[in-house]
Amino acid sequence: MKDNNKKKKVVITYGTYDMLHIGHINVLKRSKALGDYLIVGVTSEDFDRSRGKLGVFQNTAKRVKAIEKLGFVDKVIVERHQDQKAEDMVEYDVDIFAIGDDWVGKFDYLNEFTHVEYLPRTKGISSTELREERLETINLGIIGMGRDTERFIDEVKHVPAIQPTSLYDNDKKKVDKFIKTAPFKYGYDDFDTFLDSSIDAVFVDSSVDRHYNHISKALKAGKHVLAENPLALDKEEVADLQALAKKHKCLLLSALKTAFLPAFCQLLIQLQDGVIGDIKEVRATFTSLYKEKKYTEQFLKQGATNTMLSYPSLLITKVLGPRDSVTFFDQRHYGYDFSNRAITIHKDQTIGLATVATGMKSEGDAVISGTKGYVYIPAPWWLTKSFEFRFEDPNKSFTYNYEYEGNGLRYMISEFASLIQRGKKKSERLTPSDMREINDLIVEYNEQADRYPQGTV
Ligand code: C2G
Repeated sequence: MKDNNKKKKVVITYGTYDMLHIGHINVLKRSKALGDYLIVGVTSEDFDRSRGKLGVFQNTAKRVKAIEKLGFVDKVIVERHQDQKAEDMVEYDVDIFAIGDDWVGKFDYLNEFTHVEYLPRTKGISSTELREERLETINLGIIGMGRDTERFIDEVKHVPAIQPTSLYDNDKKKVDKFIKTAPFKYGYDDFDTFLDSSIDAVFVDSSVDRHYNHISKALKAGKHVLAENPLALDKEEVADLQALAKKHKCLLLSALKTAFLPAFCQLLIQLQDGVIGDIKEVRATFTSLYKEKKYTEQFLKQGATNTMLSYPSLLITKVLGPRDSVTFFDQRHYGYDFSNRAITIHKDQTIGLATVATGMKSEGDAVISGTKGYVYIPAPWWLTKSFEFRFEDPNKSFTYNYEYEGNGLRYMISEFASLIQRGKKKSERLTPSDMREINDLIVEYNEQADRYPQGTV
């Protein structure tokens, strides 16, 4: 007699399944053949970024749909973090964990929970190759050799979708120097000729007083723009840039690398769970003695607010939302602010405290305080790698640790590239209203302090 109560043999497998291809389908069919019930875990975008898989073309919803449409998968789940596999094995009472043999040995630790089976990988096909074949490479022009440009050039190498081709600086000597060392084919000291060269997008790292001019011209020429903050030094100009981006169907993104770091994105997701109760206050400090790092007096004259306030303001804006009011407490040296504190009041009387300085050194940490506990992000919090949830009872504290590759810029560059390739005009991680909020805070300080920074590029 047939035993109807016999437990179904449950098989589970995981993957990104970007641009679903025959290699994926083969491994899924082989997995199904191992048992009676197949569960497929599809990676979330943040999980892929946290494991260094950048440049995935399709979002999670699209990839989940493609797996569901196959018709032979019994259940599709989303894989959000690295410990989830072991948790799933227990939750779904899994008999076999199957995965392609490009992973041989890597998942042996799961034998503690289930039986691990490595299946033959299909030769000659991969999502990476499909992306390279089907998606155009983005030719990038770089404007100005500013504070972050050299680091940017080092990191862009890790984002195959983008190729830096042209360089502009109004100092011909600088152009001649960098054209020899960097991966550029063309160098220009004339801006209009530079814009006419065959580029699809630009990275703007000129001095802050030139940003508006450079960004607006690039947008009018139909180029996507990634630009250092502030985007402009006047509120109308910022609104104008966002309108220009819309009109010319271009992406305009502030180059705030922190917004795209895997740990920072995870922190924002964790906070939504309400673990620390209602959030009442966010404080963040960012100081750097640029003079000791051999930055020029000209650079310092841009002031601490212009060069640094965007970062604490990003954390405060992302957690507390738009502000109702702001008060500044600056300290100045020959007219420029070597330190500043912006105290902002947000919805429900929540408070943001941002401290920035170029002429004073302090602990660069951040604290998000709630009614049940707080999150501590150690210095340098803007290069977020870990954060700790702390409570009245210290035994309840727990820490999240994340690693990221390189100096962190590649996550921002890959977001920029992937949005362009997908035809998207805004990022969820740094929305146009986030950008306006952050930019306007700087503008308000400059207006109140009656200063207008001067640059050179
Ligand atoms: N695969 C295959 N043949 C190919 C390409 C991929 O058999 N030519 C298999 C992989 O070995 C994997 C599955 O298809 O079992 C999904 O591959 P990816 O989408 O590349 O996902 P991957 O990065 O391998 O993620 O938690 C996620 C997992 O660790 C695997």
